[in-house]
Amino acid sequence: MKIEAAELRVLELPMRFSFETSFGAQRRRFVPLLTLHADGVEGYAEGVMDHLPLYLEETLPGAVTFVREQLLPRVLGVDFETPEALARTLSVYRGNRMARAMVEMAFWDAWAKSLDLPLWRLLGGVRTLIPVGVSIGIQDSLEATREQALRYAAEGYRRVKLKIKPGWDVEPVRAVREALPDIALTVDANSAYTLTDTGALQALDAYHLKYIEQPLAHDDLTDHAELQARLRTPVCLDESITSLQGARKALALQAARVVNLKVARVGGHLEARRIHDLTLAFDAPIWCGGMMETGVGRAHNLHLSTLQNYTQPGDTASGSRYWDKDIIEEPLEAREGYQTVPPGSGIGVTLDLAFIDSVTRARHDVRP
Ligand code: OSB
Ligand code: MG
Repeated sequence: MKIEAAELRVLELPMRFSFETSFGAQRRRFVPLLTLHADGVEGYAEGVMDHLPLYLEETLPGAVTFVREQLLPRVLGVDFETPEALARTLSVYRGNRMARAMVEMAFWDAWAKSLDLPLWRLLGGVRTLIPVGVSIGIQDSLEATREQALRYAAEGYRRVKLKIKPGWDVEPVRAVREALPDIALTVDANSAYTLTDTGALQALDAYHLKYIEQPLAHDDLTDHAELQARLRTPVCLDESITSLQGARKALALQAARVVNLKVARVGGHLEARRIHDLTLAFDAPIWCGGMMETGVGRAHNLHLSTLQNYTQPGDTASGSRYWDKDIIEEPLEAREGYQTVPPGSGIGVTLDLAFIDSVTRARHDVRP
């Protein structure tokens, strides 16, 4: 399939709430949106990097330049037989996996459309109902945290995750655990702790959490292994897992027992599927995290979540939780805590171009 042209936009979307993590608060997203044109079909993907390198190292300005000036010129006008062939071309570059993922994922969408199949069937998925949870940001009060958890549990979400940081951990966990004794509960620290905080993390062992997500540094497996040996609660890695080889080392070292496997963080669906297969071999359950995606990224996440080992509820909550208006026409809404994988070929979504035009802050058309 020959990629004939590409369009890279940067959208600015206001969020319905301010989302606070250990690294900062966010009230809007700048979304790089890529469209590839090939053989009469279009493939879509979005980038999940932010302006500032707070979650991982990639930045939005760097990614837009890299995609526009390097990745797209390398693939435009080229006839790729499979997504594997395209991914090989992108793999000469180090890192920059969120940027590479944009091109790889958009190609998968177009390729699936050219075969007139839903993406999940090409990826080898085994289910189309996806259990989902919700990620609750750091709140101003324990009361607000408890209220949010109760509201989302009442909506049917199958797992509640609380963002934590030093000084905001045991108390919100206790507040929610008291209000919801049986809910599947987890926490996510986004790398805010070090091994000297082991005591604070051990205190969480009393609240039967499903896992503690990314407590320590994004680039440190050794300390995570040390911490896991001292905790009853499983450690789940997010930021630390960016490649198949990194995932192998993490699991072999027992740095984690659970993996949050995000396709956009690891460079695309192929690398995600390799990591998925590896986690099966290690008997480590996985789930699909989110990066506050629009409907385009959310649809990709849902298709990937159909793979066998995605057994734990992910962060692919209802689009309407994040946006007054999404950039796609199909609603991606959870019902009773389950999302349905969008039917139709490719990722199964239609862009709302009039709305997209109204929120486009930059646009680059790239041709061979
Ligand atoms: O660590 O999973 C994370 C959002 C932005 C960046 C990192 C993370 C998150 C979330 C929210 O936890 C997931 C979502 O609702 O999309
Ligand atoms: Mg996380």
